Amino acid sequence: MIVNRALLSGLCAVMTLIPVATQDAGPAAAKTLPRAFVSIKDVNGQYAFSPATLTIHVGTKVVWTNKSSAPHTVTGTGGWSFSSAVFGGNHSVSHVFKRAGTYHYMCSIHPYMTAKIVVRA
Ligand SMILES: [Cu+2]
Repeated sequence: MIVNRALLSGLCAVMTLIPVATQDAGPAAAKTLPRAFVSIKDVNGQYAFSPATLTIHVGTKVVWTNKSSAPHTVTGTGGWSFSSAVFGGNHSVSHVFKRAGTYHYMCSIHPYMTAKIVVRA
């Protein structure tokens, strides 16, 4: 059995290396959306989305990560009806932007936290 395990682990090591060359094409690649990131930071008790303005292209998945200890939301304003659930520290929420435009949002818990996503075609 020891010999077989060694052979198996050797085989696995080889197999994990092989697919790398073929990952650029095919259905798996099509499912991978471009992503962009916003963090929520705590600067002396004032929470903020960073960056406050993020510019992306249509089809990008934006991921907001809460790097503070307080709970927050991502809540659309000015006609954008999106609203995330409340999410705590070290948790993330995301949204895929499918149309060009400027999307303003805030945190419903801390309304002074405002930011926007600019989506280009
Ligand atoms: Cu907040």
